[in-house]
Amino acid sequence: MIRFFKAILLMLILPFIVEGNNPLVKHLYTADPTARVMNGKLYVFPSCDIKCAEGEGNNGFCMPFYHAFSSENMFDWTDHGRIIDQNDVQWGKKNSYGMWAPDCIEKDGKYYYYFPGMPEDSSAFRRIGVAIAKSPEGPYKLEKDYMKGVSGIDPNVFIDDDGQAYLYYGGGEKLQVVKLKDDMKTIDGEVKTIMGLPAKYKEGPFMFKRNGVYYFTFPHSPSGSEELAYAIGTSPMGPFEYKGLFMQRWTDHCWTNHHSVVEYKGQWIVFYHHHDISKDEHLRSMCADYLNFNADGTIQEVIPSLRGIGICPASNKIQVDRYTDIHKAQANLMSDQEEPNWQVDYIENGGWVKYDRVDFSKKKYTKVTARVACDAQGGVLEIRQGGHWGKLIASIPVKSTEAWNNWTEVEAELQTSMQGVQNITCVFKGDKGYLYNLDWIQFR
Ligand code: FUB
Repeated sequence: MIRFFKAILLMLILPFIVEGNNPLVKHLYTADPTARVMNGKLYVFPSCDIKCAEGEGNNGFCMPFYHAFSSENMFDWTDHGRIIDQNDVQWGKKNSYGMWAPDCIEKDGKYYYYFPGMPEDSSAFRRIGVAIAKSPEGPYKLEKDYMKGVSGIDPNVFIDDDGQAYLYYGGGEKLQVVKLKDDMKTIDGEVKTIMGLPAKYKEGPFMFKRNGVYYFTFPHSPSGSEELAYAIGTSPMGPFEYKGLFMQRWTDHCWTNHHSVVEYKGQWIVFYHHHDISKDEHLRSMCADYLNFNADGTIQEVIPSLRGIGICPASNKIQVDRYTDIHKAQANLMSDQEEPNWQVDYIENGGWVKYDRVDFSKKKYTKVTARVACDAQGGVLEIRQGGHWGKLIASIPVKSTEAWNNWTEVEAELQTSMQGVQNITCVFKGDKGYLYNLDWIQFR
């Protein structure tokens, strides 16, 4: 009995570990991710979407609490659990489900969490609250009242090299900026409108600095869904010169996108959201991809990927359906799963699925296992190094399992010894029609 209670206690205390690839988190809907490097780790502070009950939330969004996530390798993510709940906010309207896009930043060893919430006093659509902690994952102590002198959504705080902090916020035709006092919760001076930005709806401002240039980035919606755009300047308050888009708008009915940009271990990354799991624009899932700059400092366009960021250990169940590239096959969500899980299906002879950055350096691998299902005559699953023309690593025969969802594990010896970090490709061989379905592969 004591053991049982101990196990329950551990489940409550121990953080929940999730695996990379896009979307990053599958056990919760997460949106508006703000990523920060804190104590050498990469933290992400997203908002959380839940399904709205009749009459709840605003604009179709129901957002009751915040979680914090962290990773050291950009692939394994720890969910530190709920850090703030809507009904803990003293100035907030109870059960208003309006905890929209947050931010968190460190100053002098303290962590300041900024969030928009619906005020009990009905003085604005959203006010901005602050909570303070000694560690990025909390516990956070909520300030009793909202910040005076600002009202709006999507707070973002930037601290310049001279220690001056700036609060950016807003949604609508205008985005705003104001200096913060040293206490990080009182505004200092007048709120200004950011100048030099294109017309039409904007929100989710995110400021970062690189090589002395201030990058003011924002989701923009001239029409249809949001695209990620940016402007650059020589001062945190602008004016800025509009430079265009770095992520195109969604074309599949997810109206919002909301992002942050961070440099971690020498690589720039953009965190953003889409509705990959739910296909419902109010139940979003955060994603991440590498971001690159041109020699002149302009940002290269980011094409959202399923593979995402980080390096996958070869000993993991490698979810090749989160591919880098695919040919003559598809990736679809499996039905009847408790947690979202995809499969590679509609596989044709000559098709392939490429998965980048697999780490073979930790062990000597001699075998590979694949989870497959097949309601046809089967075929061969080849695993190759690099692209589909690459050196053969293993060749696994696949036979019928008599149903497309009757899964079995098949294995083969490695024909090539694998070292370091490698891209791999699963190449599908067989006769006519669809050959088999593939869930994951794992090196042993
Ligand atoms: O998540 C709710 C709101 O939608 C955010 O505050 C906006 O940026 C948009 O993502």
